[in-house]
Amino acid sequence: ATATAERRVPSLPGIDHTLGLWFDPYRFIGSACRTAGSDVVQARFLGRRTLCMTGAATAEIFYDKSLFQRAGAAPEPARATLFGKGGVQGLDGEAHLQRKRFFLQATSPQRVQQLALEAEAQWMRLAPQWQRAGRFSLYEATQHWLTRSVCGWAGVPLDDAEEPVRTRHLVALFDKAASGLAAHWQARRARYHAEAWLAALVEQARAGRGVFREGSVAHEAAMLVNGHDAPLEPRIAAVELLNVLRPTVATSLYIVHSAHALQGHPWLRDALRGGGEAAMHSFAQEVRRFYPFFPALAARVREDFVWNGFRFPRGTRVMLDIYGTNRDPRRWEHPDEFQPQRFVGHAPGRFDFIPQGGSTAESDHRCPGEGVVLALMELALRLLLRANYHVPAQDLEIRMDRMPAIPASGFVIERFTA
Ligand code: MYR
Repeated sequence: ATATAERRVPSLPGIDHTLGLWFDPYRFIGSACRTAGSDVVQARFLGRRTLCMTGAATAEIFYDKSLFQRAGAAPEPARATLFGKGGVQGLDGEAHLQRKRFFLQATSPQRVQQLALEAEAQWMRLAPQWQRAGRFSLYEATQHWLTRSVCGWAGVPLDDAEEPVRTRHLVALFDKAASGLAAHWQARRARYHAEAWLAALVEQARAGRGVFREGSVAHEAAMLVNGHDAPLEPRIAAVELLNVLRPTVATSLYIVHSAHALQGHPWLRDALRGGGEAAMHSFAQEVRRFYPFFPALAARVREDFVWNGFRFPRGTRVMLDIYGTNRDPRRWEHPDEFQPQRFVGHAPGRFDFIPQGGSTAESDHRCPGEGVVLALMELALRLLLRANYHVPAQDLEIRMDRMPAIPASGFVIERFTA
């Protein structure tokens, strides 16, 4: 029993809030909670009651496995595009921890180091092309760079002729999923093609045709088993391999954000050049805190419970606000200012800084790829600081009504020399 009296979760005014979320996906929950003066508010999305939560205290309960489950939490449109069906994000309990081991192994510090080496080599290979191009979108260029790098590192065969279409499909999974109806169907088709591509390779690998390098991440994905030690359905093995490839390519978003931050704070260039790896790391952390990437996480209430006087009825969907938690003024001073120094000598907590989820990757659903993202961001930053390039006039406003949110131009640069 709790001493706190039960109180009503404030309901947002209106009948349905889908459009509000649609037009301001990153700030919707945070603004609603601030207006209501509550960490938890009740909304309705596509007719379904959803408890929306913001801040470190709610992030902490969100990761309590006795309170929430992931099965049946993510909306179908997200599973049909971004995540895939049958993958690690929707698993609970022992099944989740077992599947998670593959991802923890794939993202070990040694593997991350190998990926960074591969990525640096690929940058050098592509640089002459960017130099010749005269003018290009940094978003697109980094997508091709990262697809080549992650496939080379993971042991997925990718020849030059097929690279553009594979990149297009991987990018569509995160870039087109929530950008309007026509784009959403493109993302669904892209998932179909990407899964078919990798499921066929998984079957060939299992038949011993050596398509995936021995000891590679792709080979480990092909050998994944279910709870009864039987091989995973090839399509689900493909979903899990995509869960390694897709988010790595989505790091292109944070690289555009990094270039955007450099452009807006040119004086940071000297600090970064002189500050070594610690300065690069603080900058990358601040980019992940400040810029919109993934808006919110979803879970379902396992059994009725009361927290802080608020009743959470069994089966209700909850959404945890990522963007607002990373800018919560109760935790962050001047949250809306870009200040990499805030991370110097201050390791963030497990629940107040959650760009890729909270708690720990080992025990919970937190993304295991933060090491990958940081290594690639810091590498790109080092290479961009070393390069010469010019940023022509363009609208560099981060489009907050777009998911994912980046400048509409994709950050065009010109006169690039490595
Ligand atoms: C990942 O690939 O797992 C991480 C990349 C996420 C960044 C993209 C954010 C856009 C979210 C789209 C949601 C789709 C819902 C229909």
